[in-house]
Amino acid sequence: MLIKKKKDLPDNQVTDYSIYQSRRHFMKTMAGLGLMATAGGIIQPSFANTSRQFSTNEKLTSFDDISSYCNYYEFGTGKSDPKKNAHSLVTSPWSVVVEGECQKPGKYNLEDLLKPVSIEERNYRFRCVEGWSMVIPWMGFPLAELIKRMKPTSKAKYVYFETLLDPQHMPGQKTKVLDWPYTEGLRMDEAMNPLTLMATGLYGKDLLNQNGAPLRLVVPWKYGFKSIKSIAKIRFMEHQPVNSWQKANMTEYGFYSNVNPQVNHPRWSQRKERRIGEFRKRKTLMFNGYSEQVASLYKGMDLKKNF
Ligand SMILES: Nc1nc2c(c(=O)[nH]1)N[C@H]1C(S)=C(S)[C@@H](COP(=O)(O)O)O[C@H]1N2
Ligand SMILES: [Mo]
Repeated sequence: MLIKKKKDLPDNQVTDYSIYQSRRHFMKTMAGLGLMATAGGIIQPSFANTSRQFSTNEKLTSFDDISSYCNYYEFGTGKSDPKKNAHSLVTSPWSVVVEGECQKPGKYNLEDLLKPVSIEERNYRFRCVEGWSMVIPWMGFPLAELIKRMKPTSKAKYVYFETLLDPQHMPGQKTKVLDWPYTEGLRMDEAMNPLTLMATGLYGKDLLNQNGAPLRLVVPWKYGFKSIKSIAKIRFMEHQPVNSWQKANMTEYGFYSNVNPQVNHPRWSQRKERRIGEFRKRKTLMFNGYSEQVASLYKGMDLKKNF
């Protein structure tokens, strides 16, 4: 399926990583001069402003690494399994059920969910609990935009997400490695934070299945497992939901899962990380480097208890 948005780029401009990088360099230079233009024509000023406000300018991980080294247990537990197996996922047609504490529940076609949004590009650090990290140029829109349209009631304190349940096309769901469907949750203020994205693509193209097509969450200050893929259900809840990894192992995984070099996973230190494509490890940053934007959400909380 192809979600065509005005800010998407023609395939031939982005298939090659080096061309993508040089286009970005060109755009940054133009933006620096106050000119908002690309080879293809005029782009919206908001596009450049948003990417500057939220994006890191660290070196991007290659498209090849992002689409080859994946975690998607519905398609196997190995890092290279999703790329091999995820072709069987059917992403068109796609619908998302919205339910719970909101005034606009229903079953929405993906096209209807995306019609009113404008897709932005943001380069986010992405840190897995297993100790590796990437920098990914996501395409997406703030989750807050979707939440506002659904008009949550005053009882809605949390947002819960579910991945599609379809064992026929997701062979991992025939095994018991996790309790299916994969589930995740955010506190309402985390969900409304402008950093939290609903992603539809990366590197200017629609998401590949292994990266969570057609719609996934991206929460850059939290460990990667919070960024649930191929979302089929959103539920507004009064009480804190339990996510798949908590269900699997309550002592190893918490609800918050904020990137925190001070709190180790029982089997791994979280002080350092290996950026995919690099050899020497880096020091992991509190909130994955997004303290300025999110530390206030956790004021007064003991983050060693609320891990
Ligand atoms: N449905 C679903 N979503 C998921 C996972 C999964 O197994 N199933 N893995 C999570 C984990 S552990 C990580 S690190 C990220 C990986 O995203 P990527 O493969 O696009 O890099 O997806 C998260 N979302
Ligand atoms: Mo992960």
